[in-house]
Amino acid sequence: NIKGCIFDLDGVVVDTAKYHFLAWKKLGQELGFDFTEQDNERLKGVSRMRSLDILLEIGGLSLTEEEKVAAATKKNEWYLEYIKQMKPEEILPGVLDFFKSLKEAGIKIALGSASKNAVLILNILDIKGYFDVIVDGNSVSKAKPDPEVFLQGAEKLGLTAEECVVFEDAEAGVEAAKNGGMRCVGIGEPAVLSKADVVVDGFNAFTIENLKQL
Ligand code: B16
Ligand code: MG
Repeated sequence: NIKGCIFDLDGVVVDTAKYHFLAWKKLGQELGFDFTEQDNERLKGVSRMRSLDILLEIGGLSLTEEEKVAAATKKNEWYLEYIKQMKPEEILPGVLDFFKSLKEAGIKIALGSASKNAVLILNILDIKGYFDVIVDGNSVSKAKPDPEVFLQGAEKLGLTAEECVVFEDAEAGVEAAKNGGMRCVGIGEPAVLSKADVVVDGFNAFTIENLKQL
């Protein structure tokens, strides 16, 4: 019996990955190397500082702790410039209808995101009101695939892991859900998200009827 749905943000509710990519690419350019869209796949669901470490590894560079903080801050400022321009039209197809049908069915909604900008993004998109609970990069200490973010979400909803379903677009996020003992719907490529219980390419292909059959 499903009583709660926990949503990842980037790549599930909205495609902010492209803005993360543009900002990381700009940082790479400034540091003197190219950063490709394929490289960017490795950053999905990964925290800001861990993403920077991966970027530097790709560029073959090492920075001091102080330089790293400055670089991550710069990247985030560029990223914020992009997301401030976002419009509610950028909410991924089918998401709002799915939220509405969950509300009607009395199923709780939580956010489980690695992003420290999550609340800002929900406000820009004007969808914060749908969420009963928000767990983001400011409240978790262990990154996905550690299940902490989703377990906190379930706990704050007052539900057990078995009563919750997680929606994720990143491999590490699917692993986090499964590590937490939750059912997981992968949003994206079946080959990448093979550990999910089911994989769909978006909410136009997933309704509350599908949810009940999990
Ligand atoms: P920020 P999610 C993650 O969000 C992104 O997928 C990942 O690319 C990003 O580095 C991370 O948030 C941290 O974001 O720099 O805004 O704190 O997919 O867990 O919603
Ligand atoms: Mg994601």
